[in-house]
Amino acid sequence: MSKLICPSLPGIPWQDRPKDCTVPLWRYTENPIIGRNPLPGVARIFNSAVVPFEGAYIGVFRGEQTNGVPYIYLGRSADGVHWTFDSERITFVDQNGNAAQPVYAYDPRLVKVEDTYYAIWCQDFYGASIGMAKTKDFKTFTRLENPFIPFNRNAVLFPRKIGGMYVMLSRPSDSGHTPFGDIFLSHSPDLEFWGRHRHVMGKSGNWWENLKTGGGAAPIETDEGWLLFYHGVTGTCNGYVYSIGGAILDRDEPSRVLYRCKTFLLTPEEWYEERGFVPNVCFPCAALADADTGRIAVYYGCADSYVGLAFTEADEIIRYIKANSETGETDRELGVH
Ligand code: BMA
Repeated sequence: MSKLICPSLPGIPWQDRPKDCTVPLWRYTENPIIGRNPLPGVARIFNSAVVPFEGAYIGVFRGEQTNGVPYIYLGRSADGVHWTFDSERITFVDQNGNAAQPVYAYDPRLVKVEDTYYAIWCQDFYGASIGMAKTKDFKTFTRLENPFIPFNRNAVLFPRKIGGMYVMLSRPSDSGHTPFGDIFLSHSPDLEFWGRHRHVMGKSGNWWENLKTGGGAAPIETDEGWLLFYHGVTGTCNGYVYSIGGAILDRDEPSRVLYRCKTFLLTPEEWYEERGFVPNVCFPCAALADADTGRIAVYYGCADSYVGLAFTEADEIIRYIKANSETGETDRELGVH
C-alpha cells in the first residue's frame, strides 16, 4: 500500500468512486462547485488553490473581473465545496508594509511550508512572470521578491524543504499563449535567491501532451515519491486542449521523474470543461490529501470559467501511474529524463 506523508484531514471533500467508473480520477457529481458571476464585479472564478485552515478551508481564487483583468480573491469554506468570497481583492504589502498590488494576478497556488502559507501566481514583471507573497493569518499578505525573471508561469512550491532548500517548479514561457513549455525546478535557501535549476519534464510523445506541460497542484509527498498532478496540452485546429496528467518525482531529487503516466488522468468531457470562456481546459491548481484514508481531492479550473473537483485515492492513483508509465528507453527517446 502506498502511503501519503502529510497531515490527517478527516473533513476532506469526498465522494466514493461511482460503481461503473473505471477512470483514475472521478469527478464530483455536483461540479462545477463555483459557477459564473460568483460575486459582484467578477465574471468567472477558475484556476484556484485551497488549503485547510483553522478547522475549515481557505483559498486564493483567480477572479476574472468584469473589466477582463484577472486578480486574486480570498475565499472561505467550511467543507471545501461551498465557498464564499471576500468582495474586495486581496491587498498585498511589501516588506515595509507599503501597498504593493500587482497590476494583474492569475493562476494562484497556495502552499504551507512549516508555519507559513505562500501564495504564488502569475503577474506582470515586464511580461508574464511569477509573483509571490507570504501570510500566516490570511489578513496580511507580504510580497516576497519575484523569484524568476520573465517570462514564466505555473510556479508551484513544494510543501517542505528538501535537503535544506525550498524547492519550486516553474514553467518558463513567452508572454503570450505560449506554444511550448517544460517544467523546471529551482532551489532556494531563503525564498529570495533561486538557483541550482534542473529540468524536470517537457512535452512528450503522448499526443494529449505533445505541445507543453506545466506544474499543477503542489506535489503531494508519498512513500513512493512526490505525486504531481500537472497539466499537459495538445494543439488542435481549434486551439489548445488542457488535460490533467500524473507523475511521481524522486523524494530527495524531485527533478528525477520516476514515473510519468502515458495516458491523461482527466480530459475535457463534461459541459463545464468543454464549454466556457476558453473551451477544453482542465487546469489543476491544488489538491487536498488525507494521510489516514489516502483520499485526495483535486481542484481544477474548467474552461477558464468554473472550478471543478475530482477525487482519487493514493494507492490507486500511484498504482495507475506506475502501471501506465514510460520506462527505460522510451523515456529517454521522449526526453523525459
Ligand atoms: C494558460 C493560462 C491559464 C489558462 C490556459 C487556458 O496559458 O493562461 O490560465 O487556463 O492558458 O486558457
